Amino acid sequence: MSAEPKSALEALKTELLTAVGEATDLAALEEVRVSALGKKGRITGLMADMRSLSPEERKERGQSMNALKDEVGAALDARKADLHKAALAARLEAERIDVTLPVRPEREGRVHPITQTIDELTAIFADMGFSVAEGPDIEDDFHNFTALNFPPGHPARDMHDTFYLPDRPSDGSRMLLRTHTSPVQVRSLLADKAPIRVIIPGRTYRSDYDMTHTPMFHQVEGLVVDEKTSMANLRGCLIEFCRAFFDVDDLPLRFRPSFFPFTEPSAEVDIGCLRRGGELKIGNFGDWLEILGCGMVHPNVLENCGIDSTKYQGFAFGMGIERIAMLKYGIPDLRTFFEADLRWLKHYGFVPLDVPSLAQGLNR
Ligand code: 2NM
Repeated sequence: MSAEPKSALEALKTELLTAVGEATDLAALEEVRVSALGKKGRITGLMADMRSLSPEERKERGQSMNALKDEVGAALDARKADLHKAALAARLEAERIDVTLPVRPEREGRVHPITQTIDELTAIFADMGFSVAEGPDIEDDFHNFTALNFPPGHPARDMHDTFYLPDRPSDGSRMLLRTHTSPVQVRSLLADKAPIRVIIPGRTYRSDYDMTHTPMFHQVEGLVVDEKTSMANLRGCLIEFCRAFFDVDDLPLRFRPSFFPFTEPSAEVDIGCLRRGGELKIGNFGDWLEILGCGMVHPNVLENCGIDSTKYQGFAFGMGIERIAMLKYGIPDLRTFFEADLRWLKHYGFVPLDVPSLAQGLNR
């Protein structure tokens, strides 16, 4: 009686294990599992006549049934793991990405003109031996004003021009959003001492909003301090920069006397241009356009930063990045820089990875 079902069990086992081995995907394997171990499955079906067996036979059959279940179950699990592995390998192969291929930037986003302009001017100044420094947007009165020789009642310190943070510590000091990048020059002087040759591009903040002013804008300032740094060095440096940036070899520059608290003497610089109708062209055309401010660093600033002003002298300059970007790229409206309009960015933005370098030419 027991020999017969045993060989039937052997046959079923062979059949099921073959089916497991022949299942070529997870869906087929699931079908095999259901047909073997499901409620109406083959193994389950063999249990049906257990009730008609004697207790000894039932025990023996139960054991061999459980062994069969375990063996088929283990085969199913192993096959499932193999099929998972194969499916993953196939997907990895199908979705393979060659990371060494060049990207196709024409399909994707654009570099904002501010970023592009900072990259370009950084390349020019780096070629002249400048390094780049950065500092915090939130500053204290000392770094933003006092160290820079702004007198106590200076209008820039007024609530109406400067964004002060709401906290009012008991000592009367209040933090503020830097109104220029000059506090970073102060930090560089305090940390590195002289000689120094650095540019600082970054965000600046003033409480002002109209056609030509936004409450946040970008500046780049430069600082050179050494034993013999002169106004002639300042002039040569700015001529070199403006001609490289605007890509005009004979671009004329005009230095006009001016005033800044942190420089003495101070000057404003105009570049040559042509105004015709609503158009503006940069070049040697006889007309003038104001572009930046500069001067010899005031001895008080050097002394405030612990530098001997009888041994060292320096020059500094500053300009608005939006302004030079608008001039170079013919962007007519300042406020559009900060509207995050994707159509504008598509039009005025730059293709990524088209990294500016002097070797390739900045103005391809
Ligand atoms: C300007 C114009 C003139 C300037 C001065 C300094 C410092 F820290 F050295 F004193 N940094 N930047 C400066 C001088 C900035 O921007 C129109």
